[in-house]
Amino acid sequence: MVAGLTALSAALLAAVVQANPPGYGGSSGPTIKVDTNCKYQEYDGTGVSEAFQRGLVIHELNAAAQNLVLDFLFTTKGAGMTILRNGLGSATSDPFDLMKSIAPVAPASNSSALNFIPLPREDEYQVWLSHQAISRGVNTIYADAWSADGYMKTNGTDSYGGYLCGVTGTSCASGDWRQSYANKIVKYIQDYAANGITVKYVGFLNEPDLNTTYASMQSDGRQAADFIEVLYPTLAKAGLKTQIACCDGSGWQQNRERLTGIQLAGDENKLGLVTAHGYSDYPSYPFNTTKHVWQTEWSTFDPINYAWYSGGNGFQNKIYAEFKMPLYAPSQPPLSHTCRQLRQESLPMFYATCEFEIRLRRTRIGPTYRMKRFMISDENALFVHNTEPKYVATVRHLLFTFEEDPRPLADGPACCLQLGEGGDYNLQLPGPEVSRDPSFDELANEARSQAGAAVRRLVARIVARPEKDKLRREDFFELCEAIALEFKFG
Ligand SMILES: *[C@@H]1O[C@H](CO)[C@@H](O)[C@H](O)[C@H]1NC(C)=O
Ligand SMILES: *[C@@H]1O[C@H](CO)[C@@H](O)[C@H](O)[C@H]1NC(C)=O
Ligand SMILES: *[C@@H]1O[C@H](CO)[C@@H](O)[C@H](O)[C@H]1NC(C)=O
Ligand SMILES: CC(=O)N[C@H]1CO[C@H](CO)[C@@H](O)[C@@H]1O
Repeated sequence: MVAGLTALSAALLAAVVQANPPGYGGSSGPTIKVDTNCKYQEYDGTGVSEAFQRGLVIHELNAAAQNLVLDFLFTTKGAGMTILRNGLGSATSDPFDLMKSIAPVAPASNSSALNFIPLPREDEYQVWLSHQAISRGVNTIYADAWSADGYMKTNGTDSYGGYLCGVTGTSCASGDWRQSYANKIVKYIQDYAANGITVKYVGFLNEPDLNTTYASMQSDGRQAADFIEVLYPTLAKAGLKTQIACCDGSGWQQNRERLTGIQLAGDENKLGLVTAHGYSDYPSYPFNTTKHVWQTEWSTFDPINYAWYSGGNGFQNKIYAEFKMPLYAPSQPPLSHTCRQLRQESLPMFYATCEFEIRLRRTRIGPTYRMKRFMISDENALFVHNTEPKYVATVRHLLFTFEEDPRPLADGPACCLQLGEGGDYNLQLPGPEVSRDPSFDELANEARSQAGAAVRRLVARIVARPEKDKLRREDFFELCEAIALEFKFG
Protein backbone atom coordinates (compact mmCIF):
# COMPACT_ATOMS: atom_id res chain seq x y z
CA MET A 1 0.00 0.00 0.00
CA VAL A 2 2.72 2.44 0.98
CA ALA A 3 4.78 1.60 -2.11
CA GLY A 4 1.64 2.05 -4.27
CA LEU A 5 1.03 5.54 -2.89
CA THR A 6 4.62 6.53 -3.48
CA ALA A 7 4.54 5.35 -7.09
CA LEU A 8 1.30 7.25 -7.67
CA SER A 9 2.66 10.45 -6.20
CA ALA A 10 5.88 10.08 -8.23
CA ALA A 11 3.80 9.80 -11.40
CA LEU A 12 1.76 12.86 -10.44
CA LEU A 13 4.88 14.80 -9.61
CA ALA A 14 6.39 13.93 -13.00
CA ALA A 15 3.19 15.14 -14.69
CA VAL A 16 3.31 18.41 -12.74
CA VAL A 17 6.95 18.98 -13.65
CA GLN A 18 6.24 18.44 -17.37
CA ALA A 19 3.24 20.77 -17.18
CA ASN A 20 5.47 23.70 -16.11
CA PRO A 21 5.55 26.43 -18.73
CA PRO A 22 8.82 26.53 -20.64
CA GLY A 23 11.37 29.11 -19.64
CA TYR A 24 11.19 28.66 -15.86
CA GLY A 25 14.56 27.84 -14.45
CA GLY A 26 16.25 28.80 -17.72
CA SER A 27 18.14 32.01 -18.51
CA SER A 28 14.97 33.63 -19.90
CA GLY A 29 13.05 33.25 -16.63
CA PRO A 30 11.14 35.99 -14.86
CA THR A 31 13.06 38.87 -13.29
CA ILE A 32 12.79 39.15 -9.53
CA LYS A 33 13.54 42.48 -7.88
CA VAL A 34 14.45 42.54 -4.22
CA ASP A 35 13.62 45.86 -2.60
CA THR A 36 15.89 46.12 0.41
CA ASN A 37 14.07 49.25 1.57
CA CYS A 38 10.86 47.31 2.12
CA LYS A 39 10.94 45.95 5.69
CA TYR A 40 8.46 43.38 6.88
CA GLN A 41 9.93 42.51 10.25
CA GLU A 42 12.45 44.19 12.49
CA TYR A 43 15.52 42.10 13.11
CA ASP A 44 17.73 42.95 16.07
CA GLY A 45 20.58 40.59 15.27
CA THR A 46 22.05 37.18 15.92
CA GLY A 47 23.89 36.34 19.08
CA VAL A 48 26.00 33.95 21.03
CA SER A 49 26.72 33.22 24.68
CA GLU A 50 29.97 32.11 26.27
CA ALA A 51 28.51 31.92 29.78
CA PHE A 52 29.58 29.21 32.25
CA GLN A 53 33.24 30.10 31.74
CA ARG A 54 33.31 29.51 27.99
CA GLY A 55 34.82 33.00 27.72
CA LEU A 56 37.69 31.77 29.88
CA VAL A 57 38.11 28.76 27.59
CA ILE A 58 38.49 31.05 24.56
CA HIS A 59 40.93 33.20 26.54
CA GLU A 60 43.10 30.13 27.21
CA LEU A 61 43.73 29.58 23.50
CA ASN A 62 46.95 30.90 22.01
CA ALA A 63 46.70 34.31 20.33
CA ALA A 64 46.32 32.95 16.80
CA ALA A 65 43.56 30.52 17.74
CA GLN A 66 41.84 33.18 19.86
CA ASN A 67 41.70 35.54 16.90
CA LEU A 68 40.43 32.83 14.62
CA VAL A 69 37.57 31.93 16.99
CA LEU A 70 36.70 35.57 17.72
CA ASP A 71 36.78 36.54 14.04
CA PHE A 72 34.61 33.60 13.09
CA LEU A 73 32.10 34.48 15.81
CA PHE A 74 31.98 38.23 15.52
CA THR A 75 33.06 39.32 12.03
CA THR A 76 31.64 38.63 8.61
CA LYS A 77 34.63 36.36 7.96
CA GLY A 78 32.39 34.02 9.93
CA ALA A 79 28.98 34.26 11.54
CA GLY A 80 29.11 38.02 12.17
CA MET A 81 27.19 37.86 15.44
CA THR A 82 26.08 41.22 16.81
CA ILE A 83 24.72 40.23 20.23
CA LEU A 84 26.56 38.74 23.22
CA ARG A 85 24.66 37.17 26.11
CA ASN A 86 26.78 37.17 29.26
CA GLY A 87 26.07 35.16 32.40
CA LEU A 88 25.51 37.24 35.55
CA GLY A 89 26.99 35.05 38.27
CA SER A 90 25.26 33.75 41.37
CA ALA A 91 27.67 31.08 42.70
CA THR A 92 29.74 31.44 45.87
CA SER A 93 32.91 30.22 44.13
CA ASP A 94 34.07 29.42 40.62
CA PRO A 95 35.51 25.94 40.14
CA PHE A 96 34.67 24.12 36.87
CA ASP A 97 32.15 26.18 34.91
CA LEU A 98 30.49 28.02 37.81
CA MET A 99 29.86 31.77 37.50
CA LYS A 100 30.79 33.50 40.75
CA SER A 101 28.65 36.30 42.15
CA ILE A 102 29.87 39.83 42.88
CA ALA A 103 28.17 39.46 46.29
CA PRO A 104 29.01 35.89 47.28
CA VAL A 105 28.90 36.36 51.07
CA ALA A 106 25.54 37.02 52.72
CA PRO A 107 25.24 40.39 54.47
CA ALA A 108 23.92 40.64 58.05
CA SER A 109 20.32 41.05 56.89
CA ASN A 110 18.15 41.80 53.87
CA SER A 111 18.37 45.49 54.78
CA SER A 112 22.20 45.60 55.06
CA ALA A 113 24.44 46.70 52.21
CA LEU A 114 25.68 43.80 50.10
CA ASN A 115 29.31 42.65 50.47
CA PHE A 116 30.46 43.45 46.95
CA ILE A 117 33.73 42.12 45.57
CA PRO A 118 35.34 43.09 42.25
CA LEU A 119 34.07 41.18 39.20
CA PRO A 120 35.53 37.69 39.86
CA ARG A 121 38.28 36.99 37.33
CA GLU A 122 36.81 39.96 35.42
CA ASP A 123 33.54 38.10 35.34
CA GLU A 124 35.08 34.80 34.25
CA TYR A 125 36.71 36.62 31.29
CA GLN A 126 33.41 37.90 29.99
CA VAL A 127 34.71 41.49 30.32
CA TRP A 128 37.62 40.56 28.07
CA LEU A 129 35.27 38.73 25.70
CA SER A 130 32.88 41.69 25.58
CA HIS A 131 35.74 44.01 24.59
CA GLN A 132 36.86 41.57 21.90
CA ALA A 133 33.30 41.20 20.61
CA ILE A 134 32.57 44.94 20.59
CA SER A 135 35.84 45.70 18.77
CA ARG A 136 34.69 43.29 16.05
CA GLY A 137 31.22 44.78 15.63
CA VAL A 138 28.99 43.47 18.43
CA ASN A 139 26.56 46.24 19.36
CA THR A 140 24.42 44.64 22.06
CA ILE A 141 25.43 43.16 25.39
CA TYR A 142 22.68 41.24 27.16
CA ALA A 143 23.56 40.23 30.75
CA ASP A 144 21.42 37.46 32.16
CA ALA A 145 21.38 35.93 35.64
CA TRP A 146 20.49 32.26 35.92
CA SER A 147 19.59 32.81 39.58
CA ALA A 148 19.82 35.19 42.53
CA ASP A 149 22.37 34.37 45.23
CA GLY A 150 21.49 31.46 47.50
CA TYR A 151 20.97 33.63 50.60
CA MET A 152 18.30 35.62 48.74
CA LYS A 153 16.26 32.50 47.94
CA THR A 154 13.80 30.11 49.55
CA ASN A 155 16.17 27.16 49.22
CA GLY A 156 19.43 28.74 50.38
CA THR A 157 21.41 27.89 47.24
CA ASP A 158 21.65 29.32 43.74
CA SER A 159 21.03 25.84 42.27
CA TYR A 160 18.02 23.50 42.41
CA GLY A 161 15.36 26.06 41.57
CA GLY A 162 13.73 27.72 44.55
CA TYR A 163 12.26 31.23 44.57
CA LEU A 164 13.41 34.78 45.27
CA CYS A 165 12.42 35.69 48.84
CA GLY A 166 9.78 38.41 48.78
CA VAL A 167 7.84 37.42 45.66
CA THR A 168 4.24 36.18 45.90
CA GLY A 169 3.98 32.80 47.57
CA THR A 170 7.25 32.98 49.51
CA SER A 171 7.79 33.67 53.17
CA CYS A 172 11.41 33.67 54.22
CA ALA A 173 12.57 34.07 57.81
CA SER A 174 15.32 36.36 56.47
CA GLY A 175 12.78 38.73 54.89
CA ASP A 176 12.28 40.25 51.46
CA TRP A 177 15.43 40.21 49.27
CA ARG A 178 14.05 41.78 46.10
CA GLN A 179 15.74 45.14 46.74
CA SER A 180 19.10 43.47 47.43
CA TYR A 181 18.86 41.46 44.22
CA ALA A 182 18.01 44.62 42.28
CA ASN A 183 20.95 46.44 43.94
CA LYS A 184 23.27 43.63 42.93
CA ILE A 185 22.13 43.76 39.31
CA VAL A 186 22.65 47.54 39.25
CA LYS A 187 26.17 47.17 40.71
CA TYR A 188 27.02 44.54 38.08
CA ILE A 189 25.92 46.88 35.27
CA GLN A 190 27.94 49.71 36.86
CA ASP A 191 31.01 47.46 37.04
CA TYR A 192 30.67 46.84 33.30
CA ALA A 193 30.19 50.57 32.69
CA ALA A 194 33.42 51.20 34.63
CA ASN A 195 35.08 48.88 32.09
CA GLY A 196 33.62 50.91 29.23
CA ILE A 197 30.94 48.35 28.39
CA THR A 198 27.26 49.29 28.10
CA VAL A 199 24.85 46.55 29.14
CA LYS A 200 21.81 47.20 26.98
CA TYR A 201 19.49 44.54 28.40
CA VAL A 202 19.50 42.68 31.69
CA GLY A 203 17.60 39.52 32.62
CA PHE A 204 17.11 38.14 36.12
CA LEU A 205 15.84 34.66 35.26
CA ASN A 206 16.79 31.74 33.07
CA GLU A 207 14.29 28.95 32.38
CA PRO A 208 12.23 29.85 35.47
CA ASP A 209 9.92 26.92 34.72
CA LEU A 210 12.67 24.43 35.61
CA ASN A 211 14.44 23.28 38.74
CA THR A 212 17.90 22.17 37.68
CA THR A 213 21.08 20.95 39.37
CA TYR A 214 22.91 24.09 38.18
CA ALA A 215 22.10 27.78 38.83
CA SER A 216 18.33 28.15 38.49
CA MET A 217 15.50 30.13 40.03
CA GLN A 218 11.83 29.44 39.52
CA SER A 219 9.21 32.08 38.87
CA ASP A 220 5.77 32.40 37.37
CA GLY A 221 4.59 35.58 35.68
CA ARG A 222 3.17 37.13 38.84
CA GLN A 223 6.42 36.47 40.72
CA ALA A 224 8.48 37.91 37.86
CA ALA A 225 6.28 41.03 37.99
CA ASP A 226 6.90 41.29 41.74
CA PHE A 227 10.60 41.63 41.07
CA ILE A 228 10.26 43.82 37.96
CA GLU A 229 8.35 46.29 40.15
CA VAL A 230 11.51 46.65 42.27
CA LEU A 231 14.18 46.34 39.58
CA TYR A 232 12.64 48.92 37.23
CA PRO A 233 12.75 51.89 39.64
CA THR A 234 16.15 50.76 40.99
CA LEU A 235 17.65 50.91 37.47
CA ALA A 236 16.03 54.30 36.89
CA LYS A 237 17.25 55.69 40.23
CA ALA A 238 20.81 54.65 39.34
CA GLY A 239 20.47 56.58 36.09
CA LEU A 240 20.92 53.44 33.99
CA LYS A 241 19.33 53.05 30.57
CA THR A 242 19.61 49.27 30.70
CA GLN A 243 16.25 47.70 29.90
CA ILE A 244 14.75 44.61 31.49
CA ALA A 245 14.54 41.36 29.51
CA CYS A 246 12.29 38.54 30.62
CA CYS A 247 12.04 35.56 31.14
CA ASP A 248 14.11 33.13 29.06
CA GLY A 249 11.49 30.42 29.58
CA SER A 250 12.69 26.95 28.57
CA GLY A 251 10.12 26.90 25.77
CA TRP A 252 7.74 29.19 23.92
CA GLN A 253 4.62 28.20 25.84
CA GLN A 254 6.42 28.39 29.21
CA ASN A 255 7.49 31.93 28.38
CA ARG A 256 4.07 32.90 27.05
CA GLU A 257 2.61 31.99 30.45
CA ARG A 258 5.13 34.21 32.25
CA LEU A 259 4.62 37.11 29.87
CA THR A 260 0.86 36.84 30.37
CA GLY A 261 1.38 36.97 34.14
CA ILE A 262 3.50 40.12 33.76
CA GLN A 263 0.84 41.66 31.52
CA LEU A 264 -1.94 40.82 33.98
CA ALA A 265 0.10 42.46 36.75
CA GLY A 266 0.24 45.61 34.58
CA ASP A 267 4.03 45.52 34.26
CA GLU A 268 4.60 44.85 30.56
CA ASN A 269 5.50 48.51 30.03
CA LYS A 270 8.53 48.00 32.32
CA LEU A 271 9.98 45.40 29.96
CA GLY A 272 12.41 46.23 27.18
CA LEU A 273 12.56 42.79 25.63
CA VAL A 274 10.84 39.40 25.72
CA THR A 275 13.19 36.41 25.61
CA ALA A 276 12.38 32.72 25.27
CA HIS A 277 14.07 29.41 24.49
CA GLY A 278 12.95 26.68 22.13
CA TYR A 279 13.63 23.48 24.08
CA SER A 280 10.49 22.48 26.00
CA ASP A 281 8.23 24.02 23.39
CA TYR A 282 9.00 24.90 19.82
CA PRO A 283 8.73 28.63 18.93
CA SER A 284 5.25 28.76 17.44
CA TYR A 285 2.68 31.54 17.13
CA PRO A 286 3.80 35.03 18.19
CA PHE A 287 3.49 36.44 21.67
CA ASN A 288 0.82 39.05 22.17
CA THR A 289 3.19 41.94 22.74
CA THR A 290 4.58 44.97 20.98
CA LYS A 291 7.98 44.37 22.62
CA HIS A 292 10.74 42.84 20.53
CA VAL A 293 11.00 39.08 21.03
CA TRP A 294 14.27 37.17 20.96
CA GLN A 295 14.77 33.45 20.85
CA THR A 296 17.78 33.32 23.14
CA GLU A 297 18.58 29.58 23.22
CA TRP A 298 17.75 26.43 21.38
CA SER A 299 19.59 23.29 20.42
CA THR A 300 18.97 19.80 19.15
CA PHE A 301 21.76 18.61 21.50
CA ASP A 302 23.15 16.45 18.73
CA PRO A 303 26.60 15.07 19.50
CA ILE A 304 29.29 17.48 18.32
CA ASN A 305 30.14 16.73 14.71
CA TYR A 306 33.40 18.40 13.72
CA ALA A 307 33.02 17.15 10.16
CA TRP A 308 29.67 18.81 9.43
CA TYR A 309 31.22 21.45 7.20
CA SER A 310 33.97 19.45 5.51
CA GLY A 311 32.87 18.71 1.95
CA GLY A 312 33.79 15.04 2.55
CA ASN A 313 31.82 12.13 3.90
CA GLY A 314 30.72 13.81 7.11
CA PHE A 315 28.68 16.42 5.27
CA GLN A 316 27.20 13.97 2.82
CA ASN A 317 26.29 11.60 5.62
CA LYS A 318 24.62 14.41 7.49
CA ILE A 319 22.52 15.40 4.50
CA TYR A 320 21.69 11.80 3.81
CA ALA A 321 20.69 11.22 7.42
CA GLU A 322 18.42 14.23 7.36
CA PHE A 323 16.70 13.07 4.22
CA LYS A 324 16.25 9.60 5.60
CA MET A 325 14.58 10.99 8.67
CA PRO A 326 11.32 12.70 7.73
CA LEU A 327 11.88 16.28 8.92
CA TYR A 328 8.29 16.90 9.90
CA ALA A 329 7.79 13.29 10.87
CA PRO A 330 5.40 11.69 10.78
CA SER A 331 4.37 13.78 7.79
CA GLN A 332 1.24 13.67 5.71
CA PRO A 333 1.10 11.09 2.93
CA PRO A 334 1.92 12.34 -0.60
CA LEU A 335 -1.57 11.31 -1.72
CA SER A 336 -3.06 14.03 0.47
CA HIS A 337 -1.14 16.68 -1.46
CA THR A 338 -2.56 15.78 -4.88
CA CYS A 339 -5.98 17.43 -4.84
CA ARG A 340 -8.45 18.91 -2.40
CA GLN A 341 -10.92 16.04 -2.56
CA LEU A 342 -8.33 13.34 -1.99
CA ARG A 343 -6.93 15.47 0.83
CA GLN A 344 -10.29 15.74 2.55
CA GLU A 345 -10.93 12.02 2.24
CA SER A 346 -7.48 10.68 3.05
CA LEU A 347 -6.33 12.83 5.96
CA PRO A 348 -8.93 11.87 8.57
CA MET A 349 -8.25 8.21 7.70
CA PHE A 350 -4.52 8.79 7.90
CA TYR A 351 -4.64 10.38 11.37
CA ALA A 352 -7.20 7.98 12.80
CA THR A 353 -5.53 4.76 11.66
CA CYS A 354 -1.77 5.39 11.74
CA GLU A 355 0.29 4.76 14.81
CA PHE A 356 2.31 7.90 15.59
CA GLU A 357 5.69 7.33 17.10
CA ILE A 358 6.97 10.14 19.28
CA ARG A 359 10.65 9.93 20.11
CA LEU A 360 11.74 11.09 23.54
CA ARG A 361 15.24 12.31 23.89
CA ARG A 362 17.23 12.56 27.08
CA THR A 363 20.26 14.72 26.87
CA ARG A 364 23.15 15.66 29.05
CA ILE A 365 25.77 18.05 27.84
CA GLY A 366 29.34 17.51 28.86
CA PRO A 367 30.37 16.25 32.27
CA THR A 368 30.78 19.72 33.73
CA TYR A 369 27.48 21.07 32.40
CA ARG A 370 25.57 18.69 34.64
CA MET A 371 22.52 19.35 32.50
CA LYS A 372 19.79 16.82 32.03
CA ARG A 373 16.77 17.41 29.89
CA PHE A 374 14.00 15.26 28.63
CA MET A 375 12.02 16.27 25.63
CA ILE A 376 10.19 15.41 22.49
CA SER A 377 12.59 15.37 19.55
CA ASP A 378 12.52 18.51 17.42
CA GLU A 379 11.12 16.71 14.39
CA ASN A 380 8.22 15.39 16.42
CA ALA A 381 7.63 18.74 18.08
CA LEU A 382 7.48 20.28 14.61
CA PHE A 383 4.94 17.68 13.62
CA VAL A 384 2.78 18.41 16.63
CA HIS A 385 2.91 22.15 16.03
CA ASN A 386 2.37 21.91 12.29
CA THR A 387 -0.57 19.56 12.39
CA GLU A 388 -3.92 21.28 12.54
CA PRO A 389 -5.68 20.76 15.90
CA LYS A 390 -8.67 19.18 14.14
CA TYR A 391 -6.38 16.41 12.87
CA VAL A 392 -4.45 16.04 16.13
CA ALA A 393 -7.85 15.52 17.75
CA THR A 394 -8.49 12.43 15.63
CA VAL A 395 -5.18 10.65 16.37
CA ARG A 396 -5.90 7.35 18.13
CA HIS A 397 -2.62 5.43 18.33
CA LEU A 398 0.44 6.82 20.08
CA LEU A 399 3.75 5.13 20.71
CA PHE A 400 6.38 6.87 22.80
CA THR A 401 9.87 5.49 22.30
CA PHE A 402 13.29 6.54 23.52
CA GLU A 403 15.97 7.93 21.34
CA GLU A 404 19.41 6.61 22.22
CA ASP A 405 21.10 9.78 23.29
CA PRO A 406 23.73 9.30 24.45
CA ARG A 407 22.99 5.77 25.71
CA PRO A 408 20.01 3.48 25.74
CA LEU A 409 17.46 4.44 28.35
CA ALA A 410 15.29 1.38 28.43
CA ASP A 411 14.28 -1.54 26.30
CA GLY A 412 11.01 -1.23 24.46
CA PRO A 413 8.57 1.65 24.29
CA ALA A 414 8.07 4.11 27.14
CA CYS A 415 4.34 4.18 26.66
CA CYS A 416 1.82 2.93 24.18
CA LEU A 417 -1.67 4.36 24.01
CA GLN A 418 -4.62 3.32 21.85
CA LEU A 419 -7.91 5.15 22.10
CA GLY A 420 -10.98 3.21 21.08
CA GLU A 421 -14.53 4.41 20.53
CA GLY A 422 -16.80 5.23 23.42
CA GLY A 423 -14.00 5.88 25.88
CA ASP A 424 -12.15 2.56 25.49
CA TYR A 425 -8.43 2.71 25.76
CA ASN A 426 -5.48 0.45 26.00
CA LEU A 427 -2.41 1.72 27.80
CA GLN A 428 0.91 -0.10 28.10
CA LEU A 429 3.69 1.04 30.35
CA PRO A 430 6.93 -0.87 30.96
CA GLY A 431 6.81 -3.26 33.91
CA PRO A 432 9.28 -3.29 36.81
CA GLU A 433 12.82 -3.65 35.70
CA VAL A 434 15.79 -4.86 37.69
CA SER A 435 18.65 -2.41 37.30
CA ARG A 436 22.30 -3.37 37.24
CA ASP A 437 22.79 -1.73 40.61
CA PRO A 438 20.21 -3.30 42.94
CA SER A 439 20.48 -0.38 45.38
CA PHE A 440 18.61 1.70 42.78
CA ASP A 441 15.75 -0.78 42.38
CA GLU A 442 13.56 0.78 45.00
CA LEU A 443 14.01 4.35 43.70
CA ALA A 444 13.57 3.21 40.12
CA ASN A 445 10.36 1.33 40.88
CA GLU A 446 9.03 4.25 42.90
CA ALA A 447 9.76 6.58 39.97
CA ARG A 448 8.12 4.15 37.56
CA SER A 449 4.96 4.00 39.63
CA GLN A 450 4.87 7.84 39.87
CA ALA A 451 5.25 8.09 36.11
CA GLY A 452 2.57 5.41 35.59
CA ALA A 453 0.13 7.27 37.85
CA ALA A 454 0.79 10.59 36.09
CA VAL A 455 0.26 9.03 32.65
CA ARG A 456 -2.98 7.36 33.80
CA ARG A 457 -4.33 10.65 35.18
CA LEU A 458 -3.63 12.36 31.88
CA VAL A 459 -5.14 9.53 29.84
CA ALA A 460 -8.29 9.65 31.99
CA ARG A 461 -8.65 13.34 31.09
CA ILE A 462 -8.17 12.62 27.39
CA VAL A 463 -10.66 9.75 27.43
CA ALA A 464 -13.31 11.92 29.10
CA ARG A 465 -13.30 14.34 26.15
CA PRO A 466 -15.81 14.03 23.30
CA GLU A 467 -14.89 11.73 20.41
CA LYS A 468 -14.12 14.64 18.01
CA ASP A 469 -11.80 16.39 20.44
CA LYS A 470 -9.64 13.63 21.90
CA LEU A 471 -6.02 14.64 21.63
CA ARG A 472 -4.66 18.16 21.92
CA ARG A 473 -1.22 19.46 21.12
CA GLU A 474 -0.34 19.98 24.75
CA ASP A 475 -1.14 16.32 25.52
CA PHE A 476 1.99 15.24 23.67
CA PHE A 477 4.18 17.45 25.84
CA GLU A 478 2.37 16.57 29.04
CA LEU A 479 2.70 12.87 28.27
CA CYS A 480 6.40 13.42 27.70
CA GLU A 481 6.70 15.17 31.06
CA ALA A 482 4.74 12.45 32.84
CA ILE A 483 6.91 9.72 31.33
CA ALA A 484 10.03 11.73 32.25
CA LEU A 485 9.11 11.40 35.95
CA GLU A 486 10.38 7.87 35.64
CA PHE A 487 13.88 9.16 35.11
CA LYS A 488 13.96 11.68 37.90
CA PHE A 489 16.45 9.50 39.70
CA GLY A 490 18.38 8.51 36.58
C1 LIG B 1 14.43 20.91 43.11
O1 LIG B 1 14.79 19.57 42.82
C2 LIG B 1 15.48 18.93 43.87
C3 LIG B 1 16.01 17.60 43.37
O2 LIG B 1 14.98 16.88 42.71
C4 LIG B 1 14.57 18.81 45.08
O3 LIG B 1 15.25 18.21 46.16
C5 LIG B 1 14.08 20.20 45.48
O4 LIG B 1 13.13 20.09 46.49
C6 LIG B 1 13.49 20.94 44.29
N1 LIG B 1 13.27 22.31 44.70
C7 LIG B 1 12.12 22.94 44.53
C8 LIG B 1 12.08 24.33 45.03
O5 LIG B 1 11.14 22.41 44.03
C1 LIG C 1 13.58 43.08 54.66
O1 LIG C 1 12.51 42.19 54.88
C2 LIG C 1 11.45 42.76 55.66
C3 LIG C 1 10.46 41.63 55.92
O2 LIG C 1 9.96 41.11 54.72
C4 LIG C 1 10.83 43.92 54.90
O3 LIG C 1 9.82 44.52 55.68
C5 LIG C 1 11.89 44.94 54.56
O4 LIG C 1 11.35 45.96 53.74
C6 LIG C 1 13.06 44.26 53.82
N1 LIG C 1 14.13 45.21 53.61
C7 LIG C 1 14.36 45.73 52.40
C8 LIG C 1 15.50 46.69 52.31
O5 LIG C 1 13.71 45.47 51.42
C1 LIG D 1 -3.49 40.95 23.46
O1 LIG D 1 -3.19 41.98 24.39
C2 LIG D 1 -4.14 43.02 24.44
C3 LIG D 1 -3.67 44.04 25.44
O2 LIG D 1 -2.37 44.45 25.15
C4 LIG D 1 -5.49 42.47 24.86
O3 LIG D 1 -6.45 43.48 24.84
C5 LIG D 1 -5.91 41.36 23.91
O4 LIG D 1 -7.08 40.75 24.38
C6 LIG D 1 -4.82 40.30 23.82
N1 LIG D 1 -5.16 39.31 22.82
C7 LIG D 1 -5.10 38.00 23.06
C8 LIG D 1 -5.45 37.10 21.92
O5 LIG D 1 -4.75 37.54 24.13
C1 LIG E 1 18.22 25.61 52.97
C2 LIG E 1 16.84 25.51 52.45
O1 LIG E 1 15.98 26.31 52.74
N1 LIG E 1 16.61 24.48 51.60
C3 LIG E 1 15.33 24.26 50.98
C4 LIG E 1 15.46 24.30 49.45
O2 LIG E 1 14.15 24.08 48.89
C5 LIG E 1 13.58 22.83 49.25
C6 LIG E 1 12.26 22.71 48.52
O3 LIG E 1 11.50 23.88 48.58
C7 LIG E 1 13.41 22.71 50.77
O4 LIG E 1 12.93 21.42 51.07
C8 LIG E 1 14.76 22.93 51.44
O5 LIG E 1 14.60 22.94 52.84
